[in-house]
Amino acid sequence: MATIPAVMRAARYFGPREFRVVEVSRPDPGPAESLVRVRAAGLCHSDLHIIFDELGGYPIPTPLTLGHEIAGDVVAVGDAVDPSLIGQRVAVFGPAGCGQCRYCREGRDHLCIASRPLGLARDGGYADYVVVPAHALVPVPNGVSDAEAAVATDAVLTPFHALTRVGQLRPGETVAIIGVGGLGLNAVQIAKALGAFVIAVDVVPAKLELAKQYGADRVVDSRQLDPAHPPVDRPITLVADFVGAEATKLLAQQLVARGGRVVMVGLATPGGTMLGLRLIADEVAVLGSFWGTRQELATVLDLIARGLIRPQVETHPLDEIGQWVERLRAGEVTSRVALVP
Ligand code: FEH
Ligand code: ZN
Repeated sequence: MATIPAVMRAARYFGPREFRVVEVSRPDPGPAESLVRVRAAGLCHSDLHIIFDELGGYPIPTPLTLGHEIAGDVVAVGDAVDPSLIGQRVAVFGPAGCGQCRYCREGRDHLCIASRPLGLARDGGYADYVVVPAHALVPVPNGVSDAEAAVATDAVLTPFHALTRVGQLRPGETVAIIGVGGLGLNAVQIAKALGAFVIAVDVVPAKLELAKQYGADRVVDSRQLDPAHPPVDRPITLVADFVGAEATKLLAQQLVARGGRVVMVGLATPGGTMLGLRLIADEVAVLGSFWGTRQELATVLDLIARGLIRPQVETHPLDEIGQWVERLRAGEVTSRVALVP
């Protein structure tokens, strides 16, 4: 790999609140791995939870290059990998399942017990290059940009999985999406594409305006919302919380109709209050949803290529990642930011 630089930039986490771009040796792929030239890597709230030590003690190895929402080009492969992959545009399936465990074999590779997700347990994509297990590479269809492919791997995949596989969304039902930021805005589009009546809930007017532009049938500022008097005269049978704060977890359990489903996705708080009597007496299902499967990522990329989902993404240079972390944390980002090395 003589033509590939031996050193590269990487935005690394060294411990709570210690995150900066440094120069490191460029890694080489192992026998079953590939080396990907990163073209875009999406900035996720989960990265903020890592940087600001808000994952409830989840162990993060240090130093660690963050970035789990990656797209790029294969520039080299290990000895056990098909060399025809070199030159392919790829999206990276972040959980990178092992393919052998019970979960991987039953098609739930995002729950793989041997998983070492990129940007969480192994170096991720906020860098010029990243090593990726060859089986975690998903081809990017024509008509999908690098930035769209990057955000597809989490900001689109996660809401798609939450609404379809976990939430079992049915055409014609009424769905409330709480939090219409990077993931929630895609959830609005996915729910509309699947035939739902969609209520977007947030506290930021600019985000609610965007949700309306992306097809929401109703937009509601949750500060003016009385759960005892839902905003529509039809049962809200599916509620997805993409924030995960104490207030939104409670609101989700209050808004959902008798016999409905609540899907919890956002990680703003590790805990949360359960309205036990309400959930039991009204037989409400509360479900957790994490990321998505490799197969679903291929489906999501196809939906984007066909124009059925238009991910909202803006690109900025990797070297500016520090300021975009602060702006995302301050709530000043309305779309998804992807960093470009
Ligand atoms: C990624 C890495 C770590 C924790 C949570 C996540 C989610 O953003 C995946 O959807
Ligand atoms: Zn596995």
